[in-house]
Amino acid sequence: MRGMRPTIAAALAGIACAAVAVATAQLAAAAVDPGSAPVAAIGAAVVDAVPEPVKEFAIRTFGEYDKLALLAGIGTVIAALAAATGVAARRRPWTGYAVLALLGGAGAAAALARPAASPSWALPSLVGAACGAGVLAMLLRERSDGSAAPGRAVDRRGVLIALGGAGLAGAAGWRLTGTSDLEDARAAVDLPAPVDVGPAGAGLDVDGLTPYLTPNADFYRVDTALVLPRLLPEDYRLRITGRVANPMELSYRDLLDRGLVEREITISCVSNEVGGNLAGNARWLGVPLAGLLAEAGPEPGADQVVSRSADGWTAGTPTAVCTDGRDALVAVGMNGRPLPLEHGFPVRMIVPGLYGYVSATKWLVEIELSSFADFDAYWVRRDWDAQAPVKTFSRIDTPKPLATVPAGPVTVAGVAWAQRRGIARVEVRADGGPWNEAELAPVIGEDTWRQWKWTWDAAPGRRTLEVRATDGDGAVQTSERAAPFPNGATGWHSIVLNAE
Ligand SMILES: Nc1nc2c(c(=O)[nH]1)N[C@H]1C(S)=C(S)[C@@H](COP(=O)(O)O)O[C@H]1N2
Ligand SMILES: [Mo]
Repeated sequence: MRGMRPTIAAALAGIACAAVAVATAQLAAAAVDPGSAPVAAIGAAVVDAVPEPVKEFAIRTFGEYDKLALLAGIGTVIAALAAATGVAARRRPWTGYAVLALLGGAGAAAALARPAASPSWALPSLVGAACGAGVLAMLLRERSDGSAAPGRAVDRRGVLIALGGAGLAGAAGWRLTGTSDLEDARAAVDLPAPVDVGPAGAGLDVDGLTPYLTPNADFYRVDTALVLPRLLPEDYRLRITGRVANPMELSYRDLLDRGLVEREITISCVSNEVGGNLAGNARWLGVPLAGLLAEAGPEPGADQVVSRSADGWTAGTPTAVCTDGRDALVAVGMNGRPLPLEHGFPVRMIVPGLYGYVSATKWLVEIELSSFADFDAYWVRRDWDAQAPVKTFSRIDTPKPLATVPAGPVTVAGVAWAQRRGIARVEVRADGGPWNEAELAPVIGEDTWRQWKWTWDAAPGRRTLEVRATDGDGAVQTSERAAPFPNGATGWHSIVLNAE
């Protein structure tokens, strides 16, 4: 580093201080809670604060990697700020301490503002800022060589050592705040056999068609959690609170011992665009929610079931929907396995017929009876509709958009859903011509999606295919295009492709 220009050395010194601060904070967070780490806490604050269009853009652009993109973005901003601060601090060291104090304060404030926070959540950011300041003092020294060069000397060897140390501390911190103990706890769960098993659906066998049951590893994931909530089955408690005659508290064991039912249910996200894949179908194992509510005894007027996650996220579901006979579940299993960590381990809610944001709370810890007049859940506060039944949807899975297919018979296939109403018919048309009835997979009920297929006699050229479904009530899916906000997208899925 000898020949390096002083400015670059100072910028690197700034980055080294920031790296030490972030890494030691991460290490400290392992002793407090992974969610208290400053990057996680600031990220969570950003997630809660960003306006709807930005969030939709992020989900569209980064998809399942939106969380990674956010963390990378925060890292880039911190690195840039640290480099600039390093350069400034060579002349005015106080700027370095000021920025560290500011970032430490911001991290601590963001951590304390998390719904699940305790006062100790401020510590990691403060520890990090203090360590960063200590390293800054060591890296920027008064000139002892009597030279008249402006600014302080940067201890270049020290920068390398600090970067190395930050790497080690950071690696240890990431490991300790990781999820291996949760994975172990999940692997140790022995789910009882269901006392009541619902019918099993069947699929069509077409290449490129979404399978009838979605494997857990392929199931879409949507949530606001940058850090997975840590709930160990042995400590788990589900509280039923609010406007009920008999408040209840159940352990994980209590839930497993209540007699579990297994049901195939398709869930879907309100953010799903026309043609999108934010939906999945699984066999859910769980306790019927209606039975739990009957025991708790909702008071008259308690028309909203507010479900709350360990990290403070909330969904509001109509009490009437939870008790109208549909298979609303407090779920513990997914496709024969305990819930995966990303899908709510150890306990989540599943309610057929409603979008996930008003029903499918993961990492569930509380069910509070309230009213729609008295409480707005997480996304309702951000102007999404409080009532959000799933809209009829159909999608072409194969061929893919812009594919080139051989002219002649081509199998066109996809899925359609309209939970609670069911899918009665799917129709496909080419180039705006007459609608053709697709063949449907066998049906077990109204709450799962249905695969469909149709054999198209493709004439050569650039062609357009469109699909529409009719639900069990006889309503044809609307062609009118609407964006997901505020209650779900509508419109027919169409693809353009080439036949030759
Ligand atoms: N705790 C928590 N639960 C949540 C969410 C969330 O952000 N936090 N998102 C909901 C949304 S918007 C959807 S669509 C479903 C998605 O469930 P999945 O990730 O298992 O597919 O979870 C719901 N449950
Ligand atoms: Mo969602």
